[in-house]
Amino acid sequence: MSVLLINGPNLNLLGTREPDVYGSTTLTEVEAALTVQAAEAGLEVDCFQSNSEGEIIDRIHAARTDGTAFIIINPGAFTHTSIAIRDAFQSVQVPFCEVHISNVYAREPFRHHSYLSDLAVGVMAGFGTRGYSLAMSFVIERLAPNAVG
Ligand code: CA2
Repeated sequence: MSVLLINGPNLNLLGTREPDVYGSTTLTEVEAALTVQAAEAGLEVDCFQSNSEGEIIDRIHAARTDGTAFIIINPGAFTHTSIAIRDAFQSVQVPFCEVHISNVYAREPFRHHSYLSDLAVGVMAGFGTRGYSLAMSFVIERLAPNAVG
């Protein structure tokens, strides 16, 4: 069984800019940590980052038939704009968690609305990059309950 980790626009810059908002951990480090965490529970992780809305939609579509059991996604700014990514999740019916590194509710009002949250199993915001591993702990409990201990 595999978990798909999707990161949206600009998150390839993680750890290299705006450390006051997004911390100093790089996306490569996040992906490596989640891969180890999942492997310990017998799960695989497929990591995907794109700055393009269409590529993210195509990857979500592929998840319908490629053995993806769960998606963890930080959609970046597409969270607040993309009805098309919402439609993709509605069409594939693969369960997902939404992760935000920053506390979007403590930021500008335009970051308070998400086109995805009401479809998500759960939403994580404001825990820094630790939010990804908290979401992965939840996914492991869901997919591999015997591995939790
Ligand atoms: O807090 C989050 O994780 C966000 O999804 C990040 C998005 C922002 O538009 C959302 O409102 C909240 C922005 C991602 C930008 O990523 C960068 C990372 C490091 C340096 C610069 C940008």
